[in-house]
Amino acid sequence: MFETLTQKLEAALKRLRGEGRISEANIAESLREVRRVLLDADVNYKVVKDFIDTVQQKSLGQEVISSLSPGQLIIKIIHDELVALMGSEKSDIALSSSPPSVILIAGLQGSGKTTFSAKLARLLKAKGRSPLLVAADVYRPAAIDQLEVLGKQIEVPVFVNRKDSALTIAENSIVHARLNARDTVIIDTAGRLHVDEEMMQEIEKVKKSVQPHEILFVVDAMTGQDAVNTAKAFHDRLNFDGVVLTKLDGDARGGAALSIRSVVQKPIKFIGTGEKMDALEPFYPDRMASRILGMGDIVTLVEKAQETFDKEKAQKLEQKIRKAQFTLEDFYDQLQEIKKMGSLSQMISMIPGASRLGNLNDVDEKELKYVEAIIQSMTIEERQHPAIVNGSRRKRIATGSGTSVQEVNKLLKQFFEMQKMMKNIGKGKNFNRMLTQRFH
Ligand SMILES: Nc1nc2c(ncn2[C@@H]2O[C@H](COP(=O)(O)OP(=O)(O)OP(=O)(O)O)[C@@H](O)[C@H]2O)c(=O)[nH]1
Ligand SMILES: [Mg+2]
Repeated sequence: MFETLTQKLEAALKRLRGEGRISEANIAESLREVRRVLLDADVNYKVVKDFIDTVQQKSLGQEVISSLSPGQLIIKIIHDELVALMGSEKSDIALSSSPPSVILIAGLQGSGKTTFSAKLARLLKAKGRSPLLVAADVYRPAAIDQLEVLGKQIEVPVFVNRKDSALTIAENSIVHARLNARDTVIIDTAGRLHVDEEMMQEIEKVKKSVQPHEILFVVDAMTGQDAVNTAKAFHDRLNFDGVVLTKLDGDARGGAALSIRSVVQKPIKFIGTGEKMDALEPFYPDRMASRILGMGDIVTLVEKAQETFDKEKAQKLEQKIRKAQFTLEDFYDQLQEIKKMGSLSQMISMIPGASRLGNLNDVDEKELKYVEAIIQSMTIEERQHPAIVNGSRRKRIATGSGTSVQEVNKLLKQFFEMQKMMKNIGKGKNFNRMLTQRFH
């Protein structure tokens, strides 16, 4: 799967893999190369542009970890961005709590809808469900035969009616499922072009009438950019819930897999990797990114190093707390972590023990800005020894930070309380009680 893409990416990043120093020019050159590789793989040009921009930005803001080379860090960033591009998390299909769940399958001719319908039925059956396959492709008698053959093979019943319209078949199949205790209805439809107005109206009618819990768009990964364009056109009409990429066992270039999610904003849910009934996999963005990028060794290495780095930082902070050396400067550093992480609750969770402080949502972000400004207006000495901050210093700090003396007082009071609390934590006193107290 995606061998060519993987090989080329590896070549593009080769010079970054090596040890030694890496210059900005070097990074830029490698990223230019990555851009070319992605475009060659038929990834949507806008997706490529955003991707490279993000990687570049994140590379610059990267924290230096001594045990890693910048190149390794960039490879990890690229990996993470590939994951993000494909949706970060695995998406399941929606199943209704009151049966039957209805799944409607749509797509171009020959994309693999009938094969996928049967594969999905097999998978759901293995999970203990009772699927019913529905042959709603009324235009080719052979299509109905095909589904019947597959149904027999996987021992799943197939709802067939060789006289009615696709709409009537779909409607009747649900009644049939109810009467026969089938909890999941999979409707296989005829292939259609998005420009075929009559056919598009047909599937819209089916959708409107049977109200599927899940509409899956099946697309041949070999078709690259075309896959993305048709996905968009189908999505405009059907607002489908997810994508099934088929024929990934062939020499698909990767463009569809990497672009589709950001173009239609719907996740890839399954991939087809062969003609056989068991050649179906749920789609895991992280696994796919690792397959595409290769270099799993580096990604793991960087993850481990980053973990250790964070742990070391946390340990240092903890030691300070235990020795009661926590200063306003440390407090300020912690505030900077907030900003880096983007969210206050995430940051607070980084303070050892703070996760048990309870509901943190009502901590005021604006107030934190004041706190930051106040600390910024202090000298280093004042930050390290807040006890020296007397009346005239408080006035100066208030003016410098555009706050009031009362606000400076409040912060110092809070800080001294916090320091006291930390001293007690350090001595192991009333640990639990301390942790359930609020900062404010
Ligand atoms: N290699 C490979 N072949 C596949 C895969 N999925 C489907 N096929 C093959 O692709 C061809 C078309 O598959 P179908 O399932 O009939 O496609 P369809 O979308 O139902 O086609 P129409 O009903 O004619 O629109 C068949 O020969 C399948 O065996 C896959 O993941 N890998
Ligand atoms: Mg078919």
